[in-house]
Amino acid sequence: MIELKYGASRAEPRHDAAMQRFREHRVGQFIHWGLYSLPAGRWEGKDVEFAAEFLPRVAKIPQQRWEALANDFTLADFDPQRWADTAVALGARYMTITTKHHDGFCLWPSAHTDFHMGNTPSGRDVLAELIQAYEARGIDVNFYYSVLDWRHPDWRFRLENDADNLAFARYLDFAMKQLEELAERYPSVKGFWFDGTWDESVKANGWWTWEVERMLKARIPGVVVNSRLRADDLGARHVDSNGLLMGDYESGYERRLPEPWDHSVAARDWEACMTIPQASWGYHQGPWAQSTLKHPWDVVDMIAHCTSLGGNFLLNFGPRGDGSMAPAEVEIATRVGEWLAVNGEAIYGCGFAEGWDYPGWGYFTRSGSGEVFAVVTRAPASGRIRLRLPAGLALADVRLLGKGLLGSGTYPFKRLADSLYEVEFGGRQIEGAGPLVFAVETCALAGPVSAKEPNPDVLD
Ligand code: JFZ
Repeated sequence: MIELKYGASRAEPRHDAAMQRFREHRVGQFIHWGLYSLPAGRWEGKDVEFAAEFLPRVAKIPQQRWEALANDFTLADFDPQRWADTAVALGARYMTITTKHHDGFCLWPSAHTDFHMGNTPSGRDVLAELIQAYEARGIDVNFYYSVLDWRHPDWRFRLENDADNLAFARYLDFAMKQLEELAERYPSVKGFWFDGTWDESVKANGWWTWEVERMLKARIPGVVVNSRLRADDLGARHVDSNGLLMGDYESGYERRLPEPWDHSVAARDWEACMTIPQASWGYHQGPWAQSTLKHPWDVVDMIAHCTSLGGNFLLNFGPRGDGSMAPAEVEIATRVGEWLAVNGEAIYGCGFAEGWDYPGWGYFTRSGSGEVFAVVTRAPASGRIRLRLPAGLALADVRLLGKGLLGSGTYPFKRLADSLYEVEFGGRQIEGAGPLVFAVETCALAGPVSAKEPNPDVLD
């Protein structure tokens, strides 16, 4: 063990009520909204085929012209109730919004900069309005905050001399004050999602990331902080130099998920975030993004995939510059939410099903009370799935969730070998219902367990 002052604060996952609540959410709504939502990936008539929130950098837009977008951020069609309705339609249990992205624009009226929503034509406090609308629907609100800041004069990517050190110390002080301000203005916030911490300057100041986590936890009891904030004394990120997770959950899965058979990730709390188009977080109006939107069942597959390995899934939305939600994203949210309304039993509060190997046709999940679910996201053409039960168990019942649709919820199955069963569902898929979910009930295996063929080449 290396002696660290700013390493992990614990070796085990948190088990307090606030953390348990976050863990059970499983489905969240990410929101990227800022000045970049206005040009939406298009500048001077040309589509810029890159993430919309990177437009000022990719298109090398002069700072003054970027800042002038604030005059057009009129929120003509912004209604926080409609955003919250979309989260409800999706079945999201929490929402995480960009309070400040890399361009430095703040969605709240910060006392520490002029570059904020309070200085746009409407002057509305959108964070307060959103918190009110979401919390009224029982949905937790978390804040995304980019430490990286392209606009602040004291931001540094690297620290090459004393002047850089001094400037960056001022920057860290500024960012700390903004975070204190957020915690003070919006004390019901449930978590912070930090980003833009990968540069050498931040890695050389692990103490500051430790201090931010400590400050937030002192001010907001139960607050949940992601690992992307953190660097330790030696500049190790997410996981400290002793291999322990910093922050409360791992937030490194971004537009990718762990391998579905990699059970090792289930030992930690984690969250994956995902775009609806291939690769833009902010709203991008061009075909480059709009022709790549995910199918709702792709999203359902990812939700089940994350749940099966004990992780949350944060699906990103990019509202448009006028404040309206993109209709295509609302449509996807609605389809996913309809599936969750029928099958959410297999997702919310569920996690890794110990002893149930990755089945290939989908995922196994297990509820807090021990009920096991088979989520069939890749239904085999044979119309059959095999269930390999943990040793010593026998199959007692296979019941389709949403049984009202079929008349009877129980499906026939046959035993192929000890603990190996086959369920035939072919021809019984429900048009438009999406992936089927079966609740799998087991009991102790009766009779002697037959000896296995000794074959060292067969991995079982
Ligand atoms: C960052 C941002 O740059 C991006 O705009 C968006 O906000 C996203 C959620 O976070 O992008 C990243 C951050 C980390 C990785 C990739 C993209 N990563 O660790 O692979």
